[in-house]
Amino acid sequence: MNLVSLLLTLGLTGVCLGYVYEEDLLYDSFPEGFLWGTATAAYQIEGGWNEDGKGESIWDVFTRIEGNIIDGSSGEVACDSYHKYKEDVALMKSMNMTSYRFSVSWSRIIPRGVGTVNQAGVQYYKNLISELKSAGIIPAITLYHWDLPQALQLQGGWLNSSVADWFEDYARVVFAEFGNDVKLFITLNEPKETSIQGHGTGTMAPGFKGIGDLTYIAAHNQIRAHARAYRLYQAEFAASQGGKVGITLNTNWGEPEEPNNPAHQEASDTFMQFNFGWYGHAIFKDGKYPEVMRRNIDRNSQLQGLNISRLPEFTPEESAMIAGSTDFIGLNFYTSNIVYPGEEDISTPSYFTDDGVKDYQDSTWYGAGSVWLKVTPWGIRSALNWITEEYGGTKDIYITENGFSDLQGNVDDLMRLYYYKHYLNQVLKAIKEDEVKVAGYYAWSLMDNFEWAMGYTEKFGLHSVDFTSPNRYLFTQ
Ligand code: GOI
Repeated sequence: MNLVSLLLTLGLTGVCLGYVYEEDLLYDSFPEGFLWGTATAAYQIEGGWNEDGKGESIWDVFTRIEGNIIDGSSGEVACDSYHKYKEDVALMKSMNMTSYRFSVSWSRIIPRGVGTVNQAGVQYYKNLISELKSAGIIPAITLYHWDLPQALQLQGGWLNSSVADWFEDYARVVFAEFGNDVKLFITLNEPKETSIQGHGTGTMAPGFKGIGDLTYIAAHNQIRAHARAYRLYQAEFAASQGGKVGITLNTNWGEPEEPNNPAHQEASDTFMQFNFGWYGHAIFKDGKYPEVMRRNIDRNSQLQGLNISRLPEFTPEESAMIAGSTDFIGLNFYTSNIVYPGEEDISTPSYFTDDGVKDYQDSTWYGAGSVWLKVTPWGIRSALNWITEEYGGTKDIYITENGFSDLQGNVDDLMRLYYYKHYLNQVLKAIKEDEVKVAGYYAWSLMDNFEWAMGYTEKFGLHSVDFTSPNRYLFTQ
């Protein structure tokens, strides 16, 4: 091959540093029965924050504190879905969606987190579910999308090991009240974010800063709580209701900077273990943390002069309960990083340096309205393959979130079209060419909503919402 044809070949196939920017689209169809949906979360859309007996959640409290939310806003009204859920369902129907993933607000149905059930709150979700049923849309319930009852936070929240009991009791109410009509349950949404941002960086509720220790404790209790809810369903509900219970984990894909260099391949795997395996290894495999986390964090803790590891250990009974505690794998996927092995400064204990891996996002990648969200369609296929290889490929994977933000909210959103087109084609390739078992796909989100610390500035909606209008004017084009 001479130089000219080599350059031509590289140019025509768009190969660059291992990731491919231009690829032929695969023209094929998704499997029969594949679920197509949009996803939302209670605090981000419902509003009605204190209506009909709802108790306060940690986000009601967190948003009141000056400086926590970039535009000073909150989810007090949000999309007003507490009153406008019928309009939400009509939008889904008009899009021919076959499923809807929404979350239940724990403090709406159990205002103090444990104890008395608020029937008005339960009724709201029953109304929503029956509206979905009439529209032929399959509901998928997330039990926890970050809005812990404040009453439980006052007792330590996710840092109190009793949270596993509290969560099991809450799950019993959810399964008993909604389980006749709902056959898909997701225990926790992105527990990693509760651990890292809620208890590590303090950028999300409850706003704690303990990235070297509290982060790992919160994660530990979340894994215990998840498994308790899963085992409860198996023991008391599975036989009569026949539903499925899983968990949704989020990860970026960690692309090795030098794909053929074994040290970079190992860095990529370590990145995936710290981001996905942290929860995935214990729950989908053997009830323990990934070996590389155990090794690194034990070693770093010792070097930092601590006499016990910052990474807690499960008891043998807990490990047995946690191992295999899922019917499916939920994946929230948005973007990727380039990773390489690098010396970390471990003078201060931190989750961010425990991995011993450095990462960055390439400056040439298209960007969304969120600074962290770069457009890397190839990453979703790689992540799906990594998960399939790592956990044996026996469980169905649901992509429970994938989506794109902009800052304008204009309906002629060319970049969003590009994003969905190419990510979906990579999912199709994973299914057809790599035999990955993907059973459904939920776009984030049905409509623009309260984007946590970014308030209403970042718009992820397939529908644009005018939050200044009292009747939530929706641009649906
Ligand atoms: C979902 O999480 C979520 O489930 C939905 O509720 C949500 O609406 C949807 O995504 C859309 O966001 C530059 C430490 C700026 C602190 C770089 C490290 C800010 C903060 C890189 C690393 C970004 C989607 C954190 C998954 C967490 C946002 C994962 C998307 C904040 C950053 C950071 C950065 C950092 N990610 N999350 N962040």
